[in-house]
Amino acid sequence: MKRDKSFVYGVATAAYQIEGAISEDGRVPSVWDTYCTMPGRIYNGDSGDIACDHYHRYKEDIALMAELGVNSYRFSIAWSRIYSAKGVYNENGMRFYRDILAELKKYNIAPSVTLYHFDLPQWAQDLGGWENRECAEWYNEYARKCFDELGADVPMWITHNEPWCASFLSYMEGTLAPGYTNMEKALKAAHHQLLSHGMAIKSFREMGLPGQIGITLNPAPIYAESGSFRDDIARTAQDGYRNRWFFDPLFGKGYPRDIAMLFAARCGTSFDFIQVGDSDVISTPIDFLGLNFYSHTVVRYRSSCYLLNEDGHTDLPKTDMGWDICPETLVDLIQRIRLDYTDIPIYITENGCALKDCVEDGAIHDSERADYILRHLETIRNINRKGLNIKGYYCWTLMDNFEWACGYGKRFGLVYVDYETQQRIPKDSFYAYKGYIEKNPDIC
Ligand code: IFM
Repeated sequence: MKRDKSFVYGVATAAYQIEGAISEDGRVPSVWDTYCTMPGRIYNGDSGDIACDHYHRYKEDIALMAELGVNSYRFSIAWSRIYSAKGVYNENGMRFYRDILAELKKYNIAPSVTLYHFDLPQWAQDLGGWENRECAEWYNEYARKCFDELGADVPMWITHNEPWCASFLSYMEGTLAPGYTNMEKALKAAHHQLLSHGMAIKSFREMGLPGQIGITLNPAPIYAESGSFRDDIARTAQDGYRNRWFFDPLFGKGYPRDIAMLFAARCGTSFDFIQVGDSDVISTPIDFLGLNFYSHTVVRYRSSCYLLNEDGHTDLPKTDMGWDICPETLVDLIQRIRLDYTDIPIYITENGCALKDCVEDGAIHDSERADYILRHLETIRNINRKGLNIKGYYCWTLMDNFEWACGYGKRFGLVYVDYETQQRIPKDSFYAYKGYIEKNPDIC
């Protein structure tokens, strides 16, 4: 596989996790504003009302990116700033993103813009949300507006962030907004998100925009806890649920029948929301694939579990989220994608870890995070030595922020945020990543 040598080093964020300013310049509530008001949903009763106040401090934050030495910044647009109701465009909301692009330009940092990162406008949820097929049309209208207004200045677009989370975790496992626990709702949400992705890709091509466009998934390499037949069934089910349900339709194979049968057996869906022609739309070719990689998943069989599997045991060191630290498993994931799906360029659009920081005399020591990041970068270097074409790496995340249901209780940032004062303090990992970028302008 041929690869040009330039490598993208970036940091990633998402609108609701950092912006705050939830009622300014015509922004209307998203499902996350609503979810945060529901008792018991978010750790400590936290919300994104203020978050990192990035809406007012974006210049300071972009200056930090420049100091870090990244050449790209991945951020998301809040749909609820851009459309205040169905069909009602809000130019004041768009202005904020224009300002961000202008600021990035000053430092020669390339924007990578995600259109959807979990924050459906509440008005769309009130009309049925992603369960409603029309939501794909509303999304496409929003995407076209963003392409039209910002397209000349954006080299890289991402339609959706982690549709597995935005459908199954949000509509079936109930751990993200809107917090439902219904498999059929989740299947509809996943399908309509994938459909909206394909529609936006078609719009992008029709509009003849200069940049590139793709989608970000968060697959995990799945391993069985043992070599038994039953643990392999568990692995197959988890792989279908987490990975193949998204990869297969996006890369032209249609939904995987084995896991479809398990879903149907569990929730009795008739799949009548999948229409003839949808798979062609969903598999419209993309320019690159984004992958958010944090860990692997190890499972074992349990017949009483909804999808026949539960988390297995490992002795590996874990992050503050309880996720195994296992950079080398990224190699398996990339090899599998190359074999089974595609040879288009891959970007690691998120990677990082929540860990407890050690605050000492105004400095933040987080050697474990630095180690985590550098080990993943070295793994990517090894993957590229095999010719597998990873084009870029975005660290999650620039600064500590609102970690969804974990509120402000988990810190993933390269920069520490004192939420009382909004002071930003670069951590040791910030300097470790900066040093790596300086020493390795090309990663292999
Ligand atoms: O904070 C999230 C992000 O919004 C999506 N990917 C995973 C991150 C860490 O949990």
